[in-house]
Amino acid sequence: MKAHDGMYIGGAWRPAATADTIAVVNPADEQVIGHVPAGTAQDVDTAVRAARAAFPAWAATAPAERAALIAALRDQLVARKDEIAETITAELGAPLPFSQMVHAGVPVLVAGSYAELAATYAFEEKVGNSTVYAEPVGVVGAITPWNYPLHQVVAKVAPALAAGCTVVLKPAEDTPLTAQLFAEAVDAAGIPAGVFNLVTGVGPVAGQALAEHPGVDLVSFTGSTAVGRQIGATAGAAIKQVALELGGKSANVILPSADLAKAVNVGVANVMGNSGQTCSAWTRMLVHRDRYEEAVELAQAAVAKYVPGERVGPLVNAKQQARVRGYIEKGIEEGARLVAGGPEAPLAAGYYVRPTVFADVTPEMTIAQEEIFGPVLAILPYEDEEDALRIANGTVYGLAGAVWAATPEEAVAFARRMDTGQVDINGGRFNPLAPFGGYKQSGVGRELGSHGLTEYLQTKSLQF
Ligand code: TXE
Repeated sequence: MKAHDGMYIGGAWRPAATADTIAVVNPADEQVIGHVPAGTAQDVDTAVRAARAAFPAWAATAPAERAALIAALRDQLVARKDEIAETITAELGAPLPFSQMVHAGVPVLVAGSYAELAATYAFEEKVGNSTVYAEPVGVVGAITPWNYPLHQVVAKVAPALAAGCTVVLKPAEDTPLTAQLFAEAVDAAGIPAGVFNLVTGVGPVAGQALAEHPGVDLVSFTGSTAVGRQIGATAGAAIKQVALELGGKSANVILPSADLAKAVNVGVANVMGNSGQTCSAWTRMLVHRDRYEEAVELAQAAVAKYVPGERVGPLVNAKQQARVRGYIEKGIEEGARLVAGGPEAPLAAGYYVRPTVFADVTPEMTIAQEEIFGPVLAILPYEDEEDALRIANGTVYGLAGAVWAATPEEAVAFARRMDTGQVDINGGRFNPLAPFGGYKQSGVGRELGSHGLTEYLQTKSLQF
């Protein structure tokens, strides 16, 4: 795999401050596929200075010009689609068709949506005797996880650029090659030097230095709740803006009137996709007591199609594999009924986990409360709608969810009572303009669409 041995700062690939590197491993076969520089506080400082220097001119660029450059970036992502998909398959382990469709495909839609929003957003508004201006916040420190290596980057960088902010990105140490490809695309699109900068490195060094840097005006973080809490505290102490996209434990609520087979099949696919490494995954399936056994059988049959090494990729690294297997053991220990999968590794090499389904899960069990981040589904019975709502809302998280019913109206009535940021009605369909983000401990702020853009804006009003 192609790997740059420098940092993309100020419009050029520059040597890192130290010779330390991070090995990038293919989780499907545990082989090292490349090395990238391990950034330090010094690299972060150089990048933040470059972003700061580029900010005034970029902020003053006409929105239509920013829109044209983001459209050019989208075109560069399209031109690199195959290389992006192959790189994500190599460093994340996702099956190639999934990488092509989702990992390489969705960021194109998101970048396209921000090319359009940059051109159409009302950056200036008349309110009575005032003019209200939406102005860029400044320099953004973006810290991204590995689960959607390109989407997570584009969902922060595209709106930041559309707003007129400049960016320093610290991508996850597991998937830095995709971030380097993104930097190449930015460069080829002709985005001015210093507007986007990339520092690869590990979280507690480069990530922390970026979050703490006084030259950063806004920190946008996606990752674990533990690190998010720490970044939120640091930002709070510095009175700095912060956006946090954290974990989830989303409920897939199947109401008695729903098409059960469809709801269960789509629900299983949702949890198994990306090997369960999706913060919005519907990891708790809620089924009425009367149709419970039928649903468990349907789920058991559906999950058999998810063969590790074929339709299901490995987890990203050995730590995540051990963590997920630990949760499966915990589920058995706490008395849930294992109907598919289990803690044993399915293949001799690679960080694979067996696609697993638990029945007879009670709301207080660990596997019904904590984010597992693997191909593990918990099926919980409920007695009536109020019980379903109590269970659905009964975790510290509130990121996503699904409701299935005979009519959209019935599903919507239930969804409106859920404490969660996004709900798919009878399956739903991805919409790059729909705001995404959490209630409760799932986070602060929204990504995507115009709501995602406003995260990077601050308002100024002039009175006449
Ligand atoms: O996350 P980390 P990990 C959840 C999921 C997963 C768990 C652990 O449950 O099992 O988190 O994953 C950077 N200061 N999610 O350990 O460590 C790090 O380098 C600044 C949900 O991989 O939070 C990476 O770039 N930055 C999630 C990013 O934070 C720091 C996606 C995320 O890594 C840092 C991923 C520090 N002190 C995991 N420490 C989602 N919401 O989609 C680490 N980082």
